[in-house]
Amino acid sequence: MRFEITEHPHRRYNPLLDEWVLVSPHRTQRPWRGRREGEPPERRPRFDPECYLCPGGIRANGARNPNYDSTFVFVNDFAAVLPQAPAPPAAEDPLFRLSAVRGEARVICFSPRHDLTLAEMTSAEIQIVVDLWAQQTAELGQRFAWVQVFENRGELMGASNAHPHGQIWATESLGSIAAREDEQQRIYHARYGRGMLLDYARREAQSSERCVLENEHWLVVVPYWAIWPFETLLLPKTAVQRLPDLDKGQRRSLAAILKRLLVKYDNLFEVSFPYSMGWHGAPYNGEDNSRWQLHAHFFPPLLRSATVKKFMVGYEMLAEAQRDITPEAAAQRLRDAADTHFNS
Ligand code: H2U
Ligand code: ZN
Repeated sequence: MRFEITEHPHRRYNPLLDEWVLVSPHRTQRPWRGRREGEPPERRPRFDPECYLCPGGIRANGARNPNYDSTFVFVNDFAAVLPQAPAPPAAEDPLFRLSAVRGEARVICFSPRHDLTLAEMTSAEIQIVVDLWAQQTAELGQRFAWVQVFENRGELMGASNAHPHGQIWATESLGSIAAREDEQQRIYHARYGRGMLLDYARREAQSSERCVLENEHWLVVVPYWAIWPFETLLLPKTAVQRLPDLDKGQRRSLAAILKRLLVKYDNLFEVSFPYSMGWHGAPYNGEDNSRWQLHAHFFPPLLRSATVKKFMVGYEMLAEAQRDITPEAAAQRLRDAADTHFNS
């Protein structure tokens, strides 16, 4: 039998994380009688007086939000990391290691409108969010080595509130995934003298098999090593280390491509598409970070419809990640998704 990548099981290597993913394309036809996620919620009001993220809303700690008319940032009232946390005693035991963590967690509201999502905001409004991400990254980068900007969108991804918002957790040290990306890019750069993701973007743009969208400065691909069914990687086409380094033109075209991507995501199953997304940029560690390339990951959990998600269980928990639909087929589905939002 001759190997067919669209049919036969194989493993693909993720050079960013130094791990493998099992691809089983022949499995997409299996029947599903398992869990279906709830139907999408009904339309929300523009303003919800009970919402703790709306302008004028009362937060859990009793503070009242200002009547903001664009974006709004505040320190997370239930922050996972704290700037002044006491350091634990040194622990040398290899089986019971412990380390200090200091940081700051913030919440960012993308819009005063309770009923919108980034996908339904205009590209000009998204650009304001891009500027805010960049400004926050620069500010927190003065005190912390890693600034993690992210968004959990939708109940399925654990968002606690439908109001359009994201989070930023900044820490003195790099999280495990950030550290692995840092190391992998370092190794690639030492070996080939070029940035891994810059090389990768060039190669993907040439073949276009896994490309979903492209504009002047940016490329969206379903990465060769994607784990989630419709996972994407958003990459600059030229060397950029961090969000604050983006110039005006790059920010404008970033907002435009984000808008197009999020509209396609929503149109795929005609549902406000759940995902976790986040930015990875060079750490603020005082080193020469020329190996680092800025990028964003989108990890959406849906698999076959608005109600059937991919479960990372069994083999995935015990051996390695696995996917059914190939990244090439997923890219095709996303390319085919309409460019006008189904709600408009
Ligand atoms: P998520 O929806 O991704 O969970 O983000 C919402 C964050 O908002 C969450 O981390 C914070 C929660 O701690 N929060 C406040 O800081 N104040 C509140 O009054 C409620 C929620
Ligand atoms: Zn709200």
